[in-house]
Amino acid sequence: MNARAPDTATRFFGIAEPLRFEGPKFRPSARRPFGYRWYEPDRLVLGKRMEDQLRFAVCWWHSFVWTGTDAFGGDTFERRWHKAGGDPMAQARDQAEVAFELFQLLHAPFFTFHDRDIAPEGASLRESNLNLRRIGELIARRMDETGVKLLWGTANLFSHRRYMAGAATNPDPEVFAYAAAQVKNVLELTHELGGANYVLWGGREGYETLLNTDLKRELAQLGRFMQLVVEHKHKIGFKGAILIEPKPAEPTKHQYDFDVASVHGFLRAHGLEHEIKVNIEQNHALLAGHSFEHEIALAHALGIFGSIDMNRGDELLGWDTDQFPNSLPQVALALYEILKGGGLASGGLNFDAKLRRQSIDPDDLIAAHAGAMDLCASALLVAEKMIGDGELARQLAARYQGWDGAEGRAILKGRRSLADLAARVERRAIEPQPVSGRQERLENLLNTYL
Ligand code: XUL
Ligand code: CO
Repeated sequence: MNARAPDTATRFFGIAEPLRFEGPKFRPSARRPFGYRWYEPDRLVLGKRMEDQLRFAVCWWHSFVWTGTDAFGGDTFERRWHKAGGDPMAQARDQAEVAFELFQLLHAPFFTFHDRDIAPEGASLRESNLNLRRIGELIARRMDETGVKLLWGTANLFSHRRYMAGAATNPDPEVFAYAAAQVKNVLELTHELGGANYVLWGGREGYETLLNTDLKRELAQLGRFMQLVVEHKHKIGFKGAILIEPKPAEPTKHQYDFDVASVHGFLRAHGLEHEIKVNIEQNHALLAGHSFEHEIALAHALGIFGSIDMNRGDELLGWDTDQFPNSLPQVALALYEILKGGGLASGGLNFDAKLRRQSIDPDDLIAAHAGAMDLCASALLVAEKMIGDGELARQLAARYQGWDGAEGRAILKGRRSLADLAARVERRAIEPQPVSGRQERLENLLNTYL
Protein backbone atom coordinates (compact mmCIF):
# COMPACT_ATOMS: atom_id res chain seq x y z
CA MET A 1 0.00 0.00 0.00
CA ASN A 2 1.31 3.48 -0.83
CA ALA A 3 1.21 5.91 2.03
CA ARG A 4 -0.58 9.14 1.26
CA ALA A 5 -0.05 11.48 4.18
CA PRO A 6 -3.34 13.07 5.28
CA ASP A 7 -3.37 16.82 5.31
CA THR A 8 -2.35 17.90 8.84
CA ALA A 9 -5.07 20.57 8.90
CA THR A 10 -7.87 18.10 8.19
CA ARG A 11 -6.52 15.04 10.01
CA PHE A 12 -9.17 13.37 12.13
CA PHE A 13 -7.35 10.74 14.14
CA GLY A 14 -4.89 11.32 16.97
CA ILE A 15 -2.04 9.41 15.35
CA ALA A 16 -0.30 10.16 12.07
CA GLU A 17 1.85 7.04 11.65
CA PRO A 18 0.24 3.90 10.24
CA LEU A 19 0.17 0.93 12.59
CA ARG A 20 3.04 -1.53 12.28
CA PHE A 21 3.62 -5.14 13.12
CA GLU A 22 5.33 -4.92 16.53
CA GLY A 23 5.41 -8.59 17.54
CA PRO A 24 3.59 -10.58 20.25
CA LYS A 25 5.33 -8.73 23.10
CA PHE A 26 3.91 -5.36 22.04
CA ARG A 27 2.18 -3.36 24.78
CA PRO A 28 0.56 0.01 23.98
CA SER A 29 2.33 3.08 25.32
CA ALA A 30 1.71 6.82 25.15
CA ARG A 31 4.30 7.10 22.38
CA ARG A 32 2.94 4.15 20.39
CA PRO A 33 -0.67 3.53 21.44
CA PHE A 34 -1.49 1.10 18.62
CA GLY A 35 0.32 -1.70 16.86
CA TYR A 36 -0.17 -5.26 15.68
CA ARG A 37 0.97 -8.21 17.72
CA TRP A 38 -0.08 -10.79 15.14
CA TYR A 39 -1.08 -9.06 11.91
CA GLU A 40 1.99 -9.28 9.72
CA PRO A 41 0.74 -8.77 6.15
CA ASP A 42 3.73 -10.41 4.43
CA ARG A 43 3.99 -13.47 6.68
CA LEU A 44 3.27 -16.64 4.74
CA VAL A 45 0.41 -18.71 6.11
CA LEU A 46 -0.47 -21.92 4.29
CA GLY A 47 1.25 -20.70 1.16
CA LYS A 48 -0.27 -17.23 0.99
CA ARG A 49 0.55 -13.83 2.47
CA MET A 50 -1.45 -13.18 5.62
CA GLU A 51 -2.97 -10.08 4.00
CA ASP A 52 -4.21 -12.22 1.09
CA GLN A 53 -5.60 -14.92 3.38
CA LEU A 54 -7.57 -12.42 5.47
CA ARG A 55 -8.54 -9.70 2.98
CA PHE A 56 -9.75 -7.27 5.67
CA ALA A 57 -12.30 -4.62 4.81
CA VAL A 58 -13.52 -1.59 6.78
CA CYS A 59 -17.22 -0.85 6.30
CA TRP A 60 -18.30 2.70 5.59
CA TRP A 61 -21.70 2.64 7.30
CA HIS A 62 -20.79 1.74 10.88
CA SER A 63 -17.45 3.50 10.84
CA PHE A 64 -18.38 6.86 9.30
CA VAL A 65 -22.14 7.15 8.93
CA TRP A 66 -23.45 5.81 12.21
CA THR A 67 -23.76 8.50 14.85
CA GLY A 68 -24.13 6.42 17.99
CA THR A 69 -27.92 6.47 18.19
CA ASP A 70 -30.05 3.83 19.85
CA ALA A 71 -33.82 3.47 20.27
CA PHE A 72 -33.75 5.81 23.26
CA GLY A 73 -31.14 8.39 22.37
CA GLY A 74 -29.51 10.31 19.58
CA ASP A 75 -26.05 11.13 18.26
CA THR A 76 -23.28 10.54 20.80
CA PHE A 77 -20.32 10.66 18.40
CA GLU A 78 -20.87 14.20 17.05
CA ARG A 79 -18.49 13.69 14.12
CA ARG A 80 -17.54 16.93 12.43
CA TRP A 81 -19.14 15.81 9.12
CA HIS A 82 -22.51 15.31 10.81
CA LYS A 83 -22.91 18.91 12.01
CA ALA A 84 -26.47 20.09 11.42
CA GLY A 85 -26.85 22.70 8.68
CA GLY A 86 -23.64 21.73 6.84
CA ASP A 87 -23.45 21.26 3.07
CA PRO A 88 -24.16 17.52 2.61
CA MET A 89 -21.79 17.15 -0.35
CA ALA A 90 -18.94 18.91 1.47
CA GLN A 91 -19.62 16.67 4.46
CA ALA A 92 -19.56 13.57 2.24
CA ARG A 93 -16.17 14.64 0.85
CA ASP A 94 -14.79 15.21 4.35
CA GLN A 95 -16.13 11.82 5.42
CA ALA A 96 -14.38 10.19 2.46
CA GLU A 97 -11.05 11.81 3.37
CA VAL A 98 -11.40 10.54 6.93
CA ALA A 99 -12.27 7.09 5.63
CA PHE A 100 -9.04 6.88 3.62
CA GLU A 101 -7.11 8.26 6.58
CA LEU A 102 -8.41 5.31 8.64
CA PHE A 103 -7.81 2.69 5.93
CA GLN A 104 -4.21 3.82 5.66
CA LEU A 105 -3.55 4.07 9.39
CA LEU A 106 -4.83 0.51 9.79
CA HIS A 107 -3.20 -0.86 6.67
CA ALA A 108 -6.64 -2.16 5.70
CA PRO A 109 -6.50 -3.44 2.11
CA PHE A 110 -10.25 -3.12 1.35
CA PHE A 111 -13.42 -1.20 2.19
CA THR A 112 -17.17 -1.68 1.59
CA PHE A 113 -20.01 0.82 1.15
CA HIS A 114 -23.73 1.39 0.46
CA ASP A 115 -24.59 4.08 -2.07
CA ARG A 116 -26.26 6.20 0.62
CA ASP A 117 -23.24 5.92 2.93
CA ILE A 118 -20.88 7.73 0.61
CA ALA A 119 -23.18 10.36 -0.91
CA PRO A 120 -26.42 12.04 0.17
CA GLU A 121 -29.76 11.10 -1.37
CA GLY A 122 -30.97 13.89 -3.69
CA ALA A 123 -34.47 15.16 -4.45
CA SER A 124 -34.74 12.74 -7.40
CA LEU A 125 -33.02 9.55 -8.52
CA ARG A 126 -31.12 11.58 -11.11
CA GLU A 127 -29.78 13.91 -8.42
CA SER A 128 -28.89 10.99 -6.11
CA ASN A 129 -26.99 9.32 -8.95
CA LEU A 130 -25.13 12.52 -9.67
CA ASN A 131 -24.12 12.88 -6.02
CA LEU A 132 -22.96 9.27 -5.99
CA ARG A 133 -20.92 9.75 -9.16
CA ARG A 134 -19.23 12.89 -7.83
CA ILE A 135 -18.16 11.24 -4.57
CA GLY A 136 -17.33 8.09 -6.56
CA GLU A 137 -14.76 10.12 -8.52
CA LEU A 138 -13.10 11.32 -5.33
CA ILE A 139 -13.03 7.76 -3.98
CA ALA A 140 -11.53 6.46 -7.24
CA ARG A 141 -8.72 9.04 -6.95
CA ARG A 142 -7.99 8.10 -3.34
CA MET A 143 -8.02 4.39 -4.25
CA ASP A 144 -5.47 5.09 -6.97
CA GLU A 145 -3.23 7.07 -4.67
CA THR A 146 -3.34 4.65 -1.75
CA GLY A 147 -3.82 1.22 -3.33
CA VAL A 148 -6.83 0.54 -1.07
CA LYS A 149 -9.37 -1.62 -2.94
CA LEU A 150 -13.10 -2.18 -2.90
CA LEU A 151 -14.27 -5.54 -1.51
CA TRP A 152 -17.90 -4.84 -2.40
CA GLY A 153 -20.47 -2.20 -3.00
CA THR A 154 -24.19 -2.42 -2.24
CA ALA A 155 -27.36 -0.38 -2.56
CA ASN A 156 -29.26 0.77 0.49
CA LEU A 157 -32.79 -0.53 -0.24
CA PHE A 158 -34.05 -0.27 3.31
CA SER A 159 -33.62 3.18 4.93
CA HIS A 160 -35.87 5.39 2.77
CA ARG A 161 -39.60 5.27 3.55
CA ARG A 162 -40.39 4.22 -0.04
CA TYR A 163 -38.95 0.84 0.96
CA MET A 164 -40.95 0.40 4.16
CA ALA A 165 -42.91 -2.50 2.59
CA GLY A 166 -39.89 -3.97 0.86
CA ALA A 167 -37.82 -3.21 -2.25
CA ALA A 168 -38.07 -6.15 -4.70
CA THR A 169 -40.87 -7.65 -2.59
CA ASN A 170 -42.92 -4.45 -2.46
CA PRO A 171 -46.63 -4.71 -3.39
CA ASP A 172 -46.01 -1.77 -5.76
CA PRO A 173 -44.00 -2.51 -8.96
CA GLU A 174 -42.90 1.15 -9.07
CA VAL A 175 -40.91 0.55 -5.89
CA PHE A 176 -39.40 -2.58 -7.46
CA ALA A 177 -38.36 -0.41 -10.42
CA TYR A 178 -36.83 2.22 -8.13
CA ALA A 179 -34.81 -0.46 -6.34
CA ALA A 180 -33.69 -1.88 -9.69
CA ALA A 181 -32.56 1.57 -10.81
CA GLN A 182 -30.57 2.03 -7.62
CA VAL A 183 -28.89 -1.38 -7.92
CA LYS A 184 -28.02 -0.76 -11.58
CA ASN A 185 -26.20 2.41 -10.65
CA VAL A 186 -24.29 0.96 -7.69
CA LEU A 187 -23.40 -2.22 -9.57
CA GLU A 188 -21.94 -0.08 -12.35
CA LEU A 189 -20.02 2.08 -9.87
CA THR A 190 -18.73 -1.05 -8.11
CA HIS A 191 -17.59 -2.38 -11.48
CA GLU A 192 -15.83 0.87 -12.35
CA LEU A 193 -14.07 0.94 -8.98
CA GLY A 194 -12.78 -2.60 -9.60
CA GLY A 195 -14.92 -4.11 -6.79
CA ALA A 196 -14.31 -7.79 -6.06
CA ASN A 197 -18.00 -8.54 -5.30
CA TYR A 198 -21.45 -6.99 -5.16
CA VAL A 199 -23.70 -7.61 -2.13
CA LEU A 200 -27.49 -7.68 -1.77
CA TRP A 201 -28.82 -7.64 1.75
CA GLY A 202 -32.62 -7.83 1.79
CA GLY A 203 -33.17 -5.54 4.73
CA ARG A 204 -36.89 -5.15 4.06
CA GLU A 205 -37.47 -8.25 1.94
CA GLY A 206 -39.73 -9.92 4.47
CA TYR A 207 -42.97 -9.26 6.28
CA GLU A 208 -44.70 -8.53 9.56
CA THR A 209 -48.04 -10.31 9.02
CA LEU A 210 -49.58 -12.63 6.42
CA LEU A 211 -52.79 -10.60 6.77
CA ASN A 212 -51.27 -8.04 4.39
CA THR A 213 -48.66 -10.17 2.63
CA ASP A 214 -48.85 -12.45 -0.42
CA LEU A 215 -45.78 -14.53 0.33
CA LYS A 216 -45.84 -16.51 -2.92
CA ARG A 217 -45.92 -13.38 -5.07
CA GLU A 218 -43.19 -11.71 -3.05
CA LEU A 219 -40.84 -14.68 -3.46
CA ALA A 220 -41.45 -14.65 -7.23
CA GLN A 221 -40.70 -10.90 -7.33
CA LEU A 222 -37.50 -11.40 -5.37
CA GLY A 223 -36.41 -14.20 -7.72
CA ARG A 224 -37.00 -12.01 -10.77
CA PHE A 225 -35.10 -9.15 -9.15
CA MET A 226 -32.06 -11.34 -8.55
CA GLN A 227 -32.18 -12.59 -12.16
CA LEU A 228 -32.22 -8.98 -13.37
CA VAL A 229 -29.13 -8.19 -11.29
CA VAL A 230 -27.29 -11.22 -12.69
CA GLU A 231 -28.31 -10.34 -16.26
CA HIS A 232 -26.99 -6.81 -15.82
CA LYS A 233 -23.76 -8.05 -14.26
CA HIS A 234 -23.06 -10.09 -17.39
CA LYS A 235 -24.15 -7.29 -19.67
CA ILE A 236 -21.62 -4.84 -18.23
CA GLY A 237 -18.90 -7.49 -17.89
CA PHE A 238 -18.61 -7.35 -14.10
CA LYS A 239 -16.47 -10.34 -13.11
CA GLY A 240 -16.98 -10.16 -9.33
CA ALA A 241 -19.37 -12.42 -7.43
CA ILE A 242 -22.95 -11.42 -6.65
CA LEU A 243 -23.63 -12.20 -2.98
CA ILE A 244 -26.81 -12.43 -0.92
CA GLU A 245 -26.38 -11.78 2.80
CA PRO A 246 -28.73 -14.02 4.83
CA LYS A 247 -30.42 -12.71 7.97
CA PRO A 248 -33.45 -14.26 9.70
CA ALA A 249 -35.13 -11.12 11.04
CA GLU A 250 -34.62 -7.43 11.82
CA PRO A 251 -35.80 -5.08 10.55
CA THR A 252 -38.71 -7.26 9.39
CA LYS A 253 -40.14 -9.98 11.61
CA HIS A 254 -39.57 -12.70 9.02
CA GLN A 255 -36.97 -12.29 6.27
CA TYR A 256 -36.97 -14.44 3.13
CA ASP A 257 -33.18 -14.85 3.12
CA PHE A 258 -33.33 -16.41 6.61
CA ASP A 259 -30.06 -18.38 6.53
CA VAL A 260 -27.66 -20.14 4.13
CA ALA A 261 -29.98 -23.13 3.65
CA SER A 262 -33.01 -20.96 2.77
CA VAL A 263 -30.94 -18.82 0.39
CA HIS A 264 -29.68 -21.95 -1.35
CA GLY A 265 -33.24 -23.27 -1.78
CA PHE A 266 -34.32 -19.89 -3.10
CA LEU A 267 -31.42 -19.74 -5.58
CA ARG A 268 -32.21 -23.21 -6.92
CA ALA A 269 -35.88 -22.35 -7.30
CA HIS A 270 -34.88 -19.45 -9.55
CA GLY A 271 -32.02 -21.08 -11.45
CA LEU A 272 -29.42 -18.90 -9.74
CA GLU A 273 -27.38 -21.41 -7.73
CA HIS A 274 -24.38 -21.03 -10.04
CA GLU A 275 -24.67 -17.25 -10.23
CA ILE A 276 -25.11 -16.03 -6.66
CA LYS A 277 -23.22 -16.89 -3.49
CA VAL A 278 -23.59 -15.85 0.14
CA ASN A 279 -22.04 -13.23 2.36
CA ILE A 280 -22.19 -14.78 5.83
CA GLU A 281 -22.33 -12.59 8.93
CA GLN A 282 -21.54 -13.98 12.39
CA ASN A 283 -24.30 -12.06 14.15
CA HIS A 284 -26.88 -13.09 11.53
CA ALA A 285 -25.90 -16.76 11.91
CA LEU A 286 -26.41 -16.48 15.65
CA LEU A 287 -29.84 -14.84 15.22
CA ALA A 288 -30.85 -17.71 12.91
CA GLY A 289 -29.98 -20.18 15.67
CA HIS A 290 -26.77 -21.38 14.02
CA SER A 291 -23.12 -21.17 14.86
CA PHE A 292 -20.98 -19.04 12.53
CA GLU A 293 -18.94 -22.09 11.48
CA HIS A 294 -22.11 -24.03 10.66
CA GLU A 295 -23.15 -21.40 8.12
CA ILE A 296 -19.65 -21.32 6.60
CA ALA A 297 -19.37 -25.12 6.37
CA LEU A 298 -22.86 -25.38 4.85
CA ALA A 299 -22.13 -22.70 2.26
CA HIS A 300 -18.96 -24.54 1.25
CA ALA A 301 -20.81 -27.85 1.11
CA LEU A 302 -23.47 -26.30 -1.16
CA GLY A 303 -20.90 -24.52 -3.32
CA ILE A 304 -22.15 -21.02 -2.52
CA PHE A 305 -19.55 -19.64 -0.11
CA GLY A 306 -18.75 -16.04 -1.02
CA SER A 307 -17.55 -13.71 1.71
CA ILE A 308 -17.75 -12.87 5.41
CA ASP A 309 -19.18 -10.01 7.45
CA MET A 310 -17.00 -10.42 10.50
CA ASN A 311 -18.54 -9.29 13.75
CA ARG A 312 -19.93 -10.67 16.99
CA GLY A 313 -23.42 -10.89 18.41
CA ASP A 314 -24.26 -10.87 22.08
CA GLU A 315 -25.42 -14.26 23.24
CA LEU A 316 -27.81 -12.66 25.74
CA LEU A 317 -29.46 -10.24 23.32
CA GLY A 318 -31.76 -11.31 20.51
CA TRP A 319 -30.79 -8.56 18.10
CA ASP A 320 -27.99 -7.51 15.80
CA THR A 321 -25.47 -5.84 18.12
CA ASP A 322 -22.70 -5.84 15.45
CA GLN A 323 -19.80 -5.85 17.89
CA PHE A 324 -16.20 -6.25 16.82
CA PRO A 325 -15.04 -9.87 17.13
CA ASN A 326 -12.92 -10.68 20.18
CA SER A 327 -13.22 -14.40 20.83
CA LEU A 328 -10.20 -16.37 19.67
CA PRO A 329 -11.79 -19.87 19.66
CA GLN A 330 -14.89 -18.59 17.83
CA VAL A 331 -12.92 -16.89 15.07
CA ALA A 332 -10.38 -19.73 14.84
CA LEU A 333 -13.19 -22.24 14.21
CA ALA A 334 -14.67 -19.96 11.55
CA LEU A 335 -11.31 -19.52 9.82
CA TYR A 336 -10.66 -23.26 10.04
CA GLU A 337 -13.89 -23.87 8.11
CA ILE A 338 -13.06 -21.11 5.62
CA LEU A 339 -9.61 -22.57 4.95
CA LYS A 340 -10.91 -26.15 4.79
CA GLY A 341 -13.32 -24.98 2.10
CA GLY A 342 -10.49 -23.46 0.04
CA GLY A 343 -10.12 -19.95 1.51
CA LEU A 344 -11.77 -16.64 0.80
CA ALA A 345 -11.18 -16.45 -2.99
CA SER A 346 -12.80 -13.15 -4.09
CA GLY A 347 -14.38 -12.72 -0.63
CA GLY A 348 -12.89 -11.07 2.41
CA LEU A 349 -13.39 -10.36 6.09
CA ASN A 350 -15.51 -7.23 6.21
CA PHE A 351 -15.87 -5.74 9.68
CA ASP A 352 -19.60 -5.12 9.70
CA ALA A 353 -19.13 -3.95 13.26
CA LYS A 354 -19.71 -0.77 15.16
CA LEU A 355 -18.38 0.98 18.22
CA ARG A 356 -20.45 0.94 21.39
CA ARG A 357 -22.19 4.31 21.65
CA GLN A 358 -20.05 5.44 24.57
CA SER A 359 -16.87 4.94 22.54
CA ILE A 360 -16.89 8.49 21.25
CA ASP A 361 -13.17 9.17 20.68
CA PRO A 362 -11.99 9.11 17.05
CA ASP A 363 -9.19 6.75 18.05
CA ASP A 364 -11.73 4.23 19.38
CA LEU A 365 -12.30 3.44 15.69
CA ILE A 366 -8.62 2.60 15.34
CA ALA A 367 -8.58 0.51 18.52
CA ALA A 368 -11.68 -1.45 17.48
CA HIS A 369 -10.44 -2.32 13.99
CA ALA A 370 -6.83 -2.93 15.00
CA GLY A 371 -7.92 -5.25 17.81
CA ALA A 372 -10.25 -7.15 15.49
CA MET A 373 -7.61 -7.45 12.75
CA ASP A 374 -5.07 -8.69 15.26
CA LEU A 375 -7.54 -11.19 16.69
CA CYS A 376 -8.30 -12.55 13.20
CA ALA A 377 -4.58 -12.78 12.43
CA SER A 378 -3.97 -14.69 15.64
CA ALA A 379 -6.98 -16.94 14.86
CA LEU A 380 -5.54 -17.56 11.39
CA LEU A 381 -2.34 -18.84 13.00
CA VAL A 382 -4.44 -21.15 15.19
CA ALA A 383 -6.30 -22.44 12.12
CA GLU A 384 -2.94 -22.94 10.41
CA LYS A 385 -1.86 -25.15 13.34
CA MET A 386 -5.14 -27.09 13.21
CA ILE A 387 -4.65 -27.79 9.53
CA GLY A 388 -0.89 -28.34 9.72
CA ASP A 389 -1.17 -30.84 12.57
CA GLY A 390 -3.98 -32.66 10.75
CA GLU A 391 -5.21 -34.58 13.79
CA LEU A 392 -8.74 -33.16 13.62
CA ALA A 393 -8.99 -34.08 9.94
CA ARG A 394 -7.59 -37.57 10.64
CA GLN A 395 -10.11 -38.24 13.40
CA LEU A 396 -12.96 -37.00 11.23
CA ALA A 397 -11.90 -39.20 8.33
CA ALA A 398 -11.59 -42.19 10.69
CA ARG A 399 -15.15 -41.63 11.91
CA TYR A 400 -16.54 -41.96 8.38
CA GLN A 401 -14.13 -44.58 7.05
CA GLY A 402 -16.96 -47.13 6.59
CA TRP A 403 -18.33 -44.95 3.83
CA ASP A 404 -15.04 -45.27 1.95
CA GLY A 405 -15.32 -49.09 1.99
CA ALA A 406 -16.97 -51.20 -0.72
CA GLU A 407 -20.45 -51.32 0.84
CA GLY A 408 -20.53 -47.63 1.72
CA ARG A 409 -19.54 -46.64 -1.81
CA ALA A 410 -22.10 -49.06 -3.34
CA ILE A 411 -24.91 -47.45 -1.28
CA LEU A 412 -23.96 -43.94 -2.33
CA LYS A 413 -23.48 -44.85 -5.98
CA GLY A 414 -27.09 -46.13 -6.09
CA ARG A 415 -26.14 -49.79 -6.40
CA ARG A 416 -28.24 -50.88 -3.41
CA SER A 417 -32.03 -50.80 -3.03
CA LEU A 418 -33.93 -50.61 0.22
CA ALA A 419 -34.65 -54.36 -0.19
CA ASP A 420 -30.91 -55.12 -0.78
CA LEU A 421 -30.05 -53.36 2.45
CA ALA A 422 -32.78 -55.16 4.38
CA ALA A 423 -31.59 -58.52 3.03
CA ARG A 424 -27.97 -57.70 3.97
CA VAL A 425 -28.85 -56.86 7.57
CA GLU A 426 -30.92 -60.06 7.92
CA ARG A 427 -28.21 -62.18 6.33
CA ARG A 428 -25.37 -60.85 8.47
CA ALA A 429 -27.35 -60.72 11.70
CA ILE A 430 -24.68 -58.46 13.24
CA GLU A 431 -25.70 -55.51 15.41
CA PRO A 432 -23.73 -52.37 14.40
CA GLN A 433 -21.53 -51.29 17.32
CA PRO A 434 -21.89 -47.67 18.49
CA VAL A 435 -18.59 -45.76 18.56
CA SER A 436 -17.75 -42.80 20.80
CA GLY A 437 -18.16 -39.38 19.21
CA ARG A 438 -15.16 -38.30 21.38
CA GLN A 439 -16.43 -34.73 21.61
CA GLU A 440 -14.62 -33.92 24.86
CA ARG A 441 -11.32 -35.29 23.54
CA LEU A 442 -11.75 -33.23 20.37
CA GLU A 443 -12.53 -30.11 22.39
CA ASN A 444 -9.40 -30.76 24.46
CA LEU A 445 -7.44 -31.16 21.26
CA LEU A 446 -8.80 -27.87 19.94
CA ASN A 447 -7.60 -26.14 23.10
CA THR A 448 -4.05 -27.34 22.49
CA TYR A 449 -3.94 -25.19 19.34
CA LEU A 450 -5.16 -22.00 21.03
C1 XUL B 1 -27.44 -5.49 8.28
C2 XUL B 1 -26.21 -5.78 7.54
C3 XUL B 1 -25.92 -4.86 6.40
C4 XUL B 1 -25.31 -5.54 5.22
C5 XUL B 1 -25.13 -4.65 4.02
O1 XUL B 1 -27.68 -6.34 9.33
O2 XUL B 1 -25.46 -6.66 7.90
O3 XUL B 1 -25.12 -3.84 6.85
O4 XUL B 1 -24.06 -6.06 5.55
O5 XUL B 1 -26.31 -4.08 3.62
CO1 CO C 1 -23.68 -7.36 7.18
